[in-house]
Amino acid sequence: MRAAQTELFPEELNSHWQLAGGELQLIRDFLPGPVHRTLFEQLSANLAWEQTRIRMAGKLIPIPRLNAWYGEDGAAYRYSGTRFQALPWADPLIRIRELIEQRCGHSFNSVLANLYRDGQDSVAWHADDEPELGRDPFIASLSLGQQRRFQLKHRRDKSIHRIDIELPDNSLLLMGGALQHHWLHQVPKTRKPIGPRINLTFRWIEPLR
Ligand SMILES: O=C(O)CCC(=O)C(=O)O
Ligand SMILES: [Mn+2]
Repeated sequence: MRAAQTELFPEELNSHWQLAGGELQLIRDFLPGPVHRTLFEQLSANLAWEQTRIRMAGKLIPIPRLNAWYGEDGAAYRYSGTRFQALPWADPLIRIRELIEQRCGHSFNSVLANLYRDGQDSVAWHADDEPELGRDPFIASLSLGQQRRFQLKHRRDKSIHRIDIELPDNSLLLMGGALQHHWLHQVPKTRKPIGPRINLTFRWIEPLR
């Protein structure tokens, strides 16, 4: 079998890509030292981590990672047919949100936190295209801890190479334009013995009717 062709991006400090139907930017060393230093421990100790179960083929299946969902009052979020109510914003998430908003000029009213405990934790191919995210959502995704591989593939055009990006500690990935319409993304499992990673994806959620 022929291996999937992959586009490898250069490891410049900040990279910005125009993809077919979407925009992607990676900002390395995003948080200033004093904010970054203790953040991983703070978040892993204090967020309300749980292993959500989603309905698949009539069964409730635990997702392969822990998550926690914070946001403005009333921000409700659906994921694979299950509806989650956001917990109220708390520090240090508020401070991080401010820093990200200042940097990218977009506002966010919620954050989905993921904790990948080891290489067996992952997120499967999907797009952040739930209706409450609106058309062309702008998503800011902060990575902390263990570097993991983030992959993107075009939904329909098989001639477009898959994209692999390593997301190092303290990097901010920005996804915008029509990226979620045309591309899927995932964080695959790895057999390597690796440490934990936290990912915070800041989003703007339209209130559900
Ligand atoms: O962990 C990541 O970098 C991606 C997480 C993700 O895609 C999601 O939560 O929707
Ligand atoms: Mn996603």
